[in-house]
Amino acid sequence: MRILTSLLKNTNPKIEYYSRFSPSPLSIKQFLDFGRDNACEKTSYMFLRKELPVRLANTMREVNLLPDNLLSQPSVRLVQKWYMQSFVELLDYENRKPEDSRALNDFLELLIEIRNRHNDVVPTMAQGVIEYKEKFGFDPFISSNIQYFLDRFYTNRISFRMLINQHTLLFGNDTNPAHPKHIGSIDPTCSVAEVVSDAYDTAKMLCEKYYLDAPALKIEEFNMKAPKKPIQAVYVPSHLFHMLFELFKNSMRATVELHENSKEGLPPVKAKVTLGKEDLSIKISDSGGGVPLRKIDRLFNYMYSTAPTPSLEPGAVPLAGFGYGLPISRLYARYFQGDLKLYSMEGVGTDAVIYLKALSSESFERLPVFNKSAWRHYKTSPEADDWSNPSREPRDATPPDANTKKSSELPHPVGSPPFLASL
Ligand code: P4A
Repeated sequence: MRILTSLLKNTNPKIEYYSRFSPSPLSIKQFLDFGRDNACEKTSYMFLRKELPVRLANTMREVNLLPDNLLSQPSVRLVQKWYMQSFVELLDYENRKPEDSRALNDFLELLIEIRNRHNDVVPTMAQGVIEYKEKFGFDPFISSNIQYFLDRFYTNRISFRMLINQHTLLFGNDTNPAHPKHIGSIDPTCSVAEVVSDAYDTAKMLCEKYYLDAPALKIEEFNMKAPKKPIQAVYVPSHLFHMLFELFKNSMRATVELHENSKEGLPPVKAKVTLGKEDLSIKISDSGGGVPLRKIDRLFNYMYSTAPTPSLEPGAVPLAGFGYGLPISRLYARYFQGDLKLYSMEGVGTDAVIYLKALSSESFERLPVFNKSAWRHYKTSPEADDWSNPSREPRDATPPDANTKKSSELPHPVGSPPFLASL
């Protein structure tokens, strides 16, 4: 315990030091160009030994701004411990020269260890949210805090793993024999329709196991740039698969549950892949009955959609709905400047659209930065609702007084933190 406290004390200035740097976002094109022409391990090492601590420190500072009741949950503490340990281990390389080939090898092994240590961050944080909800209930203010935090925290994690994967795949000895053309985790000629159909096949297997039937798939392509040519992207196929798999699970679940007992059988799920000048878009459409607009935001809400894992029959697999599938899929899309949107028409069905940048030179990492404006998100209360509500209860109709400041103009409830004085 003494060791841990002294470790924390000695490390805090380092966290503060590294968190003052903003992360350096890279574009897919930069990842590709670097990995292509005789990629240099020393250059990558020099970049990562600074950039990884910067990204870790930025996110660690933000964890500390979570409400105490959440921060004190054992699962959140555990995640904090993992981040601290990885941060400390990376600091060993601050003074190890890239000419030292032992340093390069040790660093590569450390990255693999760190990646494994952080494997369960998402379910462990989800557990923390469950623990909080069980003790304190659902609170809209906390929920919006958690939403803001987890979006940034998981984006940071996606980016962290992207950097680690590029380094270990490019310079580790286990080069990917199945995909010799890939540059690390990037496929420079990723056939989008193939990933669509792989994700469909995987979701279909789950769906058949669970419901004994699954809707068919119809794929259509529209290539504005080169009509009749299959659409290719410069992209991370595993990210694309993750998003599509999630959308197919949702579409299949909605389709089967609505049409289970109908004589006409299941209406197919349709996928449309299009390429324009700016956007590469993928639409997954189903006739699963849709979701009312009022409930759409809930599908992306971490606190709302976190429930204890339901007990299933042994061997059964949940098809969808027990986790963070949609919000994290949207983070994958946004990570390289795209987006994921749901357009639902209640009574009919849902269109889900993944937007990607058509040009790899425009797909820069979209990264959270720990600064004053982020800090403000945690420390100020949200505006009181200033739109009408249908309730007929009497309300406090005190007119705004010129002398009373709105909550957003009041000084911060806690003094401005000294570390931000210079920002
Ligand atoms: N209708 N439409 C969708 C769902 C329903 C839907 C649904 C009942 C709701 C929750 C869920 C899975 C499906 C869809 C496609 C989507 C998203 C929702 O991409 O047909 O699990 C959380």
